[in-house]
Amino acid sequence: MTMRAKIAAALLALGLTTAPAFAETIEVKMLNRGENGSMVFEPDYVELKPGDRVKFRVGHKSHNAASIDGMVPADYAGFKGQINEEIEVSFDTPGFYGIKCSPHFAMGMVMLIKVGEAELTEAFRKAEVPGRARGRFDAIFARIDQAKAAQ
Ligand SMILES: [Cu+2]
Repeated sequence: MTMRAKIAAALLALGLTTAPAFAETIEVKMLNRGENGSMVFEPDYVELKPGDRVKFRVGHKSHNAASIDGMVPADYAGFKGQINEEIEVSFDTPGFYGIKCSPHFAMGMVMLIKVGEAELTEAFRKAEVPGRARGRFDAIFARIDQAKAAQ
């Protein structure tokens, strides 16, 4: 058991909390081809609680997962997996995180992660990315805006 799980279990035993927010791990696949076309992360958008983790799985070879400079919370150090590396990344700071596959960034292989409460800023929406990545991010932003408008 991790220290966090032990603490949560202890609090639960003491009746100090009724709804412990256990951290979860969400899997994202790196694929040559998926529902949204070629060179994709699937799913291309996930919402996390602070402390949740994403495991980037090798669906097809020759991909990696890396954070995009300029599309992460201020002061975030960033991460970069090796090609074909299945990395698990923990996301603690609320905000939006743009993720790319380094060799296929120009082909639009990107995804977006939201952690906790966060708003899409104009600066984030307009961050400089290659054209095909721009199209995919704009499609994700549109889905987020639609979901918000429907609330
Ligand atoms: Cu790739």
